[in-house]
Amino acid sequence: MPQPSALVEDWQLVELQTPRKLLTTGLSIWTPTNLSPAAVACLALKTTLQLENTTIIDVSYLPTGSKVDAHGPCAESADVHTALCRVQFFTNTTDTSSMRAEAWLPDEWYGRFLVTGNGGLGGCIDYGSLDYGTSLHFATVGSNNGHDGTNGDVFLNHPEVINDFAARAIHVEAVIGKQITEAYYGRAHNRAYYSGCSTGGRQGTQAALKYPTDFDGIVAGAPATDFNHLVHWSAMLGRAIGAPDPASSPGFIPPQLWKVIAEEIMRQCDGIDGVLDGIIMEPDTCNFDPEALADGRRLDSCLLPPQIAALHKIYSPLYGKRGDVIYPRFDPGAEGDSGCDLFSGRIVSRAEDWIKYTIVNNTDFDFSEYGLEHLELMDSINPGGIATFDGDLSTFRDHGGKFLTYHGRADPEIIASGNSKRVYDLIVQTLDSFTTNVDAFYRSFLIPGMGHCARGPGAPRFGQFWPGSNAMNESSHNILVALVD
Ligand SMILES: *[C@@H]1O[C@H](CO)[C@@H](O)[C@H](O)[C@H]1NC(C)=O
Ligand SMILES: *[C@@H]1O[C@H](CO)[C@@H](O)[C@H](O)[C@H]1NC(C)=O
Ligand SMILES: *[C@@H]1O[C@H](CO)[C@@H](O)[C@H](O)[C@H]1NC(C)=O
Ligand SMILES: *[C@@H]1O[C@H](CO)[C@@H](O)[C@H](O)[C@H]1NC(C)=O
Ligand SMILES: [Ca+2]
Repeated sequence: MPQPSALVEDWQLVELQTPRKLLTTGLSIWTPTNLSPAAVACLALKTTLQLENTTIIDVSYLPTGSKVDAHGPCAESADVHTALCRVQFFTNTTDTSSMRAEAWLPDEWYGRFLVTGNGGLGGCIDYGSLDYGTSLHFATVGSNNGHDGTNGDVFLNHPEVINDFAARAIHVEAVIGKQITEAYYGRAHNRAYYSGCSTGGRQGTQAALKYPTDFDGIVAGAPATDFNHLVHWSAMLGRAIGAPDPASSPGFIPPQLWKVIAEEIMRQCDGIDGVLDGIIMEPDTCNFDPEALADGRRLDSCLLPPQIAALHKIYSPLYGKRGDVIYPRFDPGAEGDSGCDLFSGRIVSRAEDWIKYTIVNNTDFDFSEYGLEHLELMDSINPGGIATFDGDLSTFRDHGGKFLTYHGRADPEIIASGNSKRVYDLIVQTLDSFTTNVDAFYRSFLIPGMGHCARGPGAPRFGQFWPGSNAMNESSHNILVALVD
């Protein structure tokens, strides 16, 4: 005999597996011959939707195989793999801030609602993720996170735009998106999900902390958590090995030497995991010794002492005055053949813009002045509460929320994977592992050989976002479907 709870689950399974088909009867008397009932219901939203602080920009019905193009600073496009109703809207988040967003509502709907995230300092609706979510039959929403484009200059003296970026936009699009979903299908969603990577991973983490009842399930990839410290680490790496002018920065390592460094790291550490495959399974076991590149053991290269010193800095955690870890080290094995952005000879624009436009508020800020006192300023201002470094997920947990996070261990672009270990430890400490089984609602996957959100020689495809043509949609292969389970 099945237990009652098993019966309920079986029933839910049947319910979830039976897609709701839109209006197969009833409205056909008004239908012009070339419009399907779903298209008619969709276009009707243009006049019927009444939503707080919101203007409907456009409503259109997109048959399978349509293409969506974006204009302006976010020149993205996407193929539409499943027929859907597209609602473009504009919401005032306050008197001095607003958000552009879209709800994509598939014809075949299983009752699931999904919000997708952004990247970098963006600013751009992620059409690929909207297509991906709808191809898995989620009613899917994405926004510009409160501003257009990928630059930070929009933040200057616009604290409400910062607030949208730091936390509020995802909340508002969840609130409005759920209302649009209900208006279209004639019933409310039964579960709400979130999925994003990088800044999107931070947004998902922030949602669980600040708006813990917005989502039942969250996938947060390579999260840019402890954001201010991440910015400081990026700026310090840019400065430590920054200007490619040897007089001002003798530690600068030109791109062609990174191939040599990457090879030496693999020579020293690839075999620790027992397999020579170009992947360091656990970068924290790799105590890379840069001196090997200084003493002439290799004929094709020889690094100068300031360059060796720079490597020591890169592959050590960044410490504060009291010996506290400000940010973990760059993962050995994540370099790639030509070195990453962080080492390109200038401070990466994400960090530069954040410091200039939200912290010092000076467009001409001179980065030769940058130092630890700016981190202290960043910590004290913490614009919009951006930090996202807090282990108290108790409300999210008590609401029944489930959280899956992943981080590639060869993330060359932006975010050291050691930071996800710090966040996990913080959550365990905060929730007290003796009373909370953290793994029952929060699981962290560190993925060997995977780059930033995707790519790399490891196993970088598990349904985290648009997977191209060969989507794997079973939960054993797909993190979003696994979250639903
Ligand atoms: C949004 O704000 C603008 C500018 O303040 C205003 O003109 C507009 O009416 C507002 N829209 C809604 C729907 O509240
Ligand atoms: C609408 O705007 C007002 C004023 O900015 C705000 O208090 C309210 O929460 C907004 N509603 C939604 C759904 O965002
Ligand atoms: C997965 O794909 C199969 C075959 O196309 C389809 O029948 C099924 O509904 C899909 N499942 C989900 C969750 O989208
Ligand atoms: C810079 O402006 C932001 C608001 O846009 C403010 O929060 C911050 O305190 C300002 N920085 C300084 C140093 O005053
Ligand atoms: Ca290996």
